[in-house]
Amino acid sequence: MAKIALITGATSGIGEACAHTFAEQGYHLILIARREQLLEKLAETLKQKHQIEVKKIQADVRDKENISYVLETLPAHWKEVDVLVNNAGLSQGLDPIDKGNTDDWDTMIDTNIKGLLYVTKAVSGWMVERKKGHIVNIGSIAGKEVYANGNVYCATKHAVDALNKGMRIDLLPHGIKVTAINPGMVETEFSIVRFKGDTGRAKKVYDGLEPLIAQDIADAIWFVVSRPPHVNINDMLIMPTAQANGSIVNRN
Ligand code: NDP
Ligand code: 8X3
Repeated sequence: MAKIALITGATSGIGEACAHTFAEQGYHLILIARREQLLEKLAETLKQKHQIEVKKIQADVRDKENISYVLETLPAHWKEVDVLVNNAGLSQGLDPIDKGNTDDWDTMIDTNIKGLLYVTKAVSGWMVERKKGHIVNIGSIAGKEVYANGNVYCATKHAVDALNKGMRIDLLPHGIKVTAINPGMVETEFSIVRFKGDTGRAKKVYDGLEPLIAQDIADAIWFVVSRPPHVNINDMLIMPTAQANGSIVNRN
């Protein structure tokens, strides 16, 4: 039986690159995201190209009842998840705390923290039963440092950092690996989402420097997942060469 990877936020960017990478390695995939047509197209492409099985779950990770229900009602063989990539996440807005939009705050907290928890609750339970598995949490440089106007987004990624450490402790007796992958600037739909469709402003984020691409992160994830059974990489911080930290970049 081929291994199974469950990837949240699979319709774009890092999650989509992970779907391709794990498919190339022969994994069957459970893919979660909200945009149904993108999910459908990706699943068909991967099935045809790699002769794997793909289970699409069109769902919003913030919807606690629904996400718990769709995961718990999966057929038993789909619950034998070897790798969970907790990737669905977003930033909305980049404003000082007094000017922040409280709906944006809710969206970030509900997606990046609570959504990650709802998925983890179900999948870690299956892993505990099987006494094996690997959870990869996508954090950020924003979970290691705070940059100007990043306030709430940075807080959500600091929470992911803490949860990664907590999961590592709690799941240790069950032999389950837990890894945080913390990227710096990766050119995906991230900035377009942060700036609510303003592609011009999004493009400026990467002006004059070479950002990471989604595949760079998928390659790092595959590296940590493919280590031998006795090796766990707890935490990996991956930056573009042109980015020193959360705030300092070298532009041409
Ligand atoms: P993208 O915007 O390209 O991808 C985000 C993915 O998350 C999409 O597939 C989106 O799918 C999905 N998603 C968002 N909200 C939800 C939701 N409520 N329920 C289900 N799926 C959801 O961005 P990235 O690939 O860059 O982001 C992936 C992760 O990487 C995020 O956690 C982000 O914080 C993190 N990250 C990104 C960095 C960057 O510079 N790009 C750097 C560091 C970390 P859909 O809209 O179809 O639901
Ligand atoms: C996304 C990268 O630099 O905007 O987590 O925090 S950054």
